[in-house]
Amino acid sequence: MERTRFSVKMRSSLGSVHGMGGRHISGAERIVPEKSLEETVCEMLRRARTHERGTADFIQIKVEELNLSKAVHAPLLRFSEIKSSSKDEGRRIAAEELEAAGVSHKAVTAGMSLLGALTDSMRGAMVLDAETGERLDTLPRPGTPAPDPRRGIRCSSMDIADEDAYRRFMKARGLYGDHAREAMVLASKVQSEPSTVAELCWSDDPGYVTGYVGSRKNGYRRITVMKDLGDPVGGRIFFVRHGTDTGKYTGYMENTPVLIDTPEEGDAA
Ligand code: PML
Repeated sequence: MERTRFSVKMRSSLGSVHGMGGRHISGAERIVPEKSLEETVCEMLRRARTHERGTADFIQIKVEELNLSKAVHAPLLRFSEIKSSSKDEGRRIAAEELEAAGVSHKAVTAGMSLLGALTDSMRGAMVLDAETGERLDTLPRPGTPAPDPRRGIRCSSMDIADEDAYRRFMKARGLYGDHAREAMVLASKVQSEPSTVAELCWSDDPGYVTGYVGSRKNGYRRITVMKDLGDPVGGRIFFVRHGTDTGKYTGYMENTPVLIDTPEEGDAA
């Protein structure tokens, strides 16, 4: 493998003032070889301008060369799918999956009502104590700016290590498109941090009703319907072990580059 790659990060919004405030439209990120850099930047620009959540009028694209010796490797989560036919059924299944992964009933109830009560999508994820259900990302931390409850923490700086192996893996499972790719990569990074117990997510794209529960124990459990068609509000929750140092946890999620290794065909995933 090459010694460096390029991190490309995009965030876009509508109606903001120099990127502050406004409505989140789309975010994306990749870690790509130099030969794919230009194409990746153009693709992100196109995505922000043609997104079904709206046409972004603020787009920030950041490109940074990364030394791959600093990147951590983590395995892609095992994939499985559960079919649901309504929002209520999907969320009930997700609640069962979270408990099966080790999140307490109290924390599952707290998480479901927090995510279900959002009126607009967040840029990042909420972090909840998997035992007590307390929301941790909004607690003040000494030496850091006051937390913004609409932002949460972002899981950032991750991509697939070997693009060809990943394409073969996804094709064998009939999975195509950006949603599944980005969600599986992100979910795999989230589970590579040992304090994570499980993750809950459903999409904020109005036309995409799918979500998932991720955990090291049960892998990536895709749930086909978790919200009503047309609903533009979605989000994520990271459930973490009681006593997790949220400063260190946030640092890993936001800054440590992670490359996700795809299992070879014939492996268990
Ligand atoms: C999938 O497995 O199809 C992805 C589900 C979650 C998508 C989250 C998002 O892209 O907004």
